Amino acid sequence: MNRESLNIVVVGHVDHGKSTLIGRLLYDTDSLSKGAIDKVKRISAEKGKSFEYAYLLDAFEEEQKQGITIDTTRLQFKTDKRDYVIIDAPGHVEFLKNMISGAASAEGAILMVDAEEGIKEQSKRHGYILSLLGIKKVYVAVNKMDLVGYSQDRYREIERDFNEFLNPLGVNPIEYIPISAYYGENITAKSGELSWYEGESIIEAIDSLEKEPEAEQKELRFPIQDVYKFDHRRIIAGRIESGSIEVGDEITIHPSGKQTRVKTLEYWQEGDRSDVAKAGESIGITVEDEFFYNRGDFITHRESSLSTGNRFRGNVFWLGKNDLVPNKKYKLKLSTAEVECQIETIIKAIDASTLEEVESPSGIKKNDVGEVIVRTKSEIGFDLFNELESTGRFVIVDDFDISGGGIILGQEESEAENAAEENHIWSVDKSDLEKIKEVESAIIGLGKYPERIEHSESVLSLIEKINHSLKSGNSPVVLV
Ligand SMILES: Nc1nc2c(ncn2[C@@H]2O[C@H](COP(=O)(O)OP(=O)(O)OP(=O)(O)O)[C@@H](O)[C@H]2O)c(=O)[nH]1
Ligand SMILES: [Mg+2]
Repeated sequence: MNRESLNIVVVGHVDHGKSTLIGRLLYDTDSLSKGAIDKVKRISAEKGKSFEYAYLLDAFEEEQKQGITIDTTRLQFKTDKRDYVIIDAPGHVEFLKNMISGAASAEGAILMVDAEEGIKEQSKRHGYILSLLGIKKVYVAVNKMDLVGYSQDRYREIERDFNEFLNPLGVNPIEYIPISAYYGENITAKSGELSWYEGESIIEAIDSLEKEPEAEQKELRFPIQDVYKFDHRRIIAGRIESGSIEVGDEITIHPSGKQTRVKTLEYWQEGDRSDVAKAGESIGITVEDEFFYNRGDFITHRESSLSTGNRFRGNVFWLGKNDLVPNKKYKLKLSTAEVECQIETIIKAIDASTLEEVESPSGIKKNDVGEVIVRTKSEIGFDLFNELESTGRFVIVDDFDISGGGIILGQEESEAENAAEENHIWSVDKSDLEKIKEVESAIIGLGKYPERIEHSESVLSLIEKINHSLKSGNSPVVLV
């Protein structure tokens, strides 16, 4: 039988002991080679330090020199119960992006707080990010208990203060675990120094986490990655995000709402032949009716809770150099869809380290969060994050840089005028032939002298006319 595997990320403020905890876990579960241990012994000695567990992870010279983690590292270890991939995230604010990319694939998290230093800026920001990523299985490790004389009062104080911050965000830690990562107290075994603590050690705690129900139990979400022409067949390719799909299934393509049926599941080798495919699999399908499919369209079963529209309310976390501001063009990526978007309204902007609301914000600053209304240029399919996570989150690209990410909280009414705008085309070439073939006529130049072109004209002459119109500044062109 396949062993179960769980991804856990370790986050928290800089120097609070994340890499040390993971080094300890690996060391105490005999997951390290003798060579790796000897090397760390040597480097630690050269630097006049006793054994530095963090060096087991901070692989790069720069990281060791500065005693700081820059990139995320993924390591594996196992317990009797299952396998783990444990992700070491950097704590420095400058590397927040790396922290987020590390945390995005995690199913559970350990949020580290230094008992002596207490809750710091990144402890809070990381807590916020966990809530935005929807990571609900969170343990707080109260580390460096050796530096506060293993004081139960100090532990309680941190638990109380941090809950005050985290609980309103929907982060309710399962347990606060007092530890000393350096001295191995309460990591793989109960600690003598912490006899007042009756809860689980780190290993017992993560072993007691239940895995989420598999994505394949949920509704079908099959975002289209590409459409290939292959000896007269058109193959729709992509990766199934959730649910499963079977030959004969009645499906709907969003946002167009067109319906058809699955004809075949394609396969490369006879041995891969199957009539059903599940979440996580990359597949190609053919369908019974030929429509025009776009990369970024969603395939669902005929009845589905997927929303389609051009406006939604979401929470964003902003990492861009420039503030996130209304009425500027950004690119929104959601699954395989990429579409131009604007922030229509900033409902509120929040300083992620204090939770203070910024009064009448003109934008959202780097490393802060906010609630916004996003408007996309054309309609897209999406889910509400609390219903389906993988299709309820999005990324915002500013000038080719991934600058923010967020989750969808609710759908807003689509703007009627955009229904027409959806069919605007801003330039055309031969690759648009398919799309143009589908339309019945086009109105060119909505300016002073609109001209209607009937589809009976040849497609090429249509393209010519459209392009001529665009060049002469008579855009937009609406296909009807
Ligand atoms: N006394 C004491 N020191 C600790 C403990 N855990 C970690 N340290 C020390 O704290 C320092 C920072 O530890 P790291 O594990 O590098 O911290 P980090 O959270 O990974 O830091 P970044 O990755 O840079 O954010 C190191 O010198 C560790 O030896 C502990 O339980 N007790
Ligand atoms: Mg580190």
